[in-house]
Amino acid sequence: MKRALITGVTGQDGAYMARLLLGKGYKVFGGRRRSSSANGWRLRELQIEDEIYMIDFDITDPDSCKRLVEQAQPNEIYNLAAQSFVGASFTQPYYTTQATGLGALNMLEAARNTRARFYQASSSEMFGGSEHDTVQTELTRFNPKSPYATAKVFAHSIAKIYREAYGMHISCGICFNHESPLRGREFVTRKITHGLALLAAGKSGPIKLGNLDARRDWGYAPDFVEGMWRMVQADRPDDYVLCTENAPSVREFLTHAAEYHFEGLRFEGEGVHECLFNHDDKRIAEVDPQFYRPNEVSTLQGSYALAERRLGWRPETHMQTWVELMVVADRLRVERGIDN
Ligand code: GDR
Repeated sequence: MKRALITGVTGQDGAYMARLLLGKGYKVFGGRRRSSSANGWRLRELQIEDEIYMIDFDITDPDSCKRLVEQAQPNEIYNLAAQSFVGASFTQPYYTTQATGLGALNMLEAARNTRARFYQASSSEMFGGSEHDTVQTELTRFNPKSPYATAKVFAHSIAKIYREAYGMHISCGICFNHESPLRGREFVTRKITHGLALLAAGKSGPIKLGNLDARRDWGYAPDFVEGMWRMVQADRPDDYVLCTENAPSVREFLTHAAEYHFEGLRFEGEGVHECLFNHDDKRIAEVDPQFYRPNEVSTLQGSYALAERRLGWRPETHMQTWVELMVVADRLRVERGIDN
């Protein structure tokens, strides 16, 4: 029986990765922050909480990471733990650097004298404002625009160095945005689907959002964890972009999700005065400058050609399908008074 260790197991990707690996017969160990036990809702929703061997650890503490690996004795390590919210990285730059950047080094060091294969969660945010390439690939130059992206560039670079210097089987997935009903509510897609469900039930006012012009290459998280797993199974470790090659704007996502709840949608106003109304002039969403980022990345769109060629991976789930899954899940949670 193969043993896998997932750091950040209580997060969106950690939960889906755990489900995937359990389905393949792995013994799954989950590393989680002691304080993140409140985030166990994702594993509960997937009904896999009792099947995972949980180990409390602290990704910012090298000794704790060593002990985690010693306890789990894994064949494969998926390092998915991070401070993953770009917006918060501006207010918590030190913690973000420690958890997202140095945390990866801590896990690599802990794995160095084992034979475990290693997956590192890299991010499309590393490309930042990539002025040269309108479509980003594994060869696009990094140009990070946030403390989060800088920490991910460090983690990505040190992972590559460990692969080359120590011959370790380490692969980095440069993942573009990937969403699902298990997304945290601070991220814009879930903020929208959750906010719409509350508004439609008369339990809150309009959704307040930042930059509606931002474009992201949004995919479906369960498709992405499949890609991560394939990287680890490949004979040769390497770095791969995972994305969908489509990049709608936040405004388009908002409209699409809102259509499930409201009719006759129209935008009025411009910039910070922009608002979304429905047919009877109910305010659905409005721009609030507090949600603008100090240094916004306007558009990110990738190409998954390499992953498709070498790993046979492509995003399987159409956006319409997963947006509907998110809308329906949030409607049900609000109806049942579930505050996840
Ligand atoms: P992102 O995801 O920063 O791309 O990082 P997020 O959903 O937070 O933002 C996407 C885009 O939407 C714009 N936006 C808003 N974002 C939030 N959170 N809240 C708002 O109110 C709002 N209004 C507009 C943002 O400015 C941005 O342009 C995600 C994370 O999962 C990272 O960990 C991961 O590495 C990348 O995706 C790939």
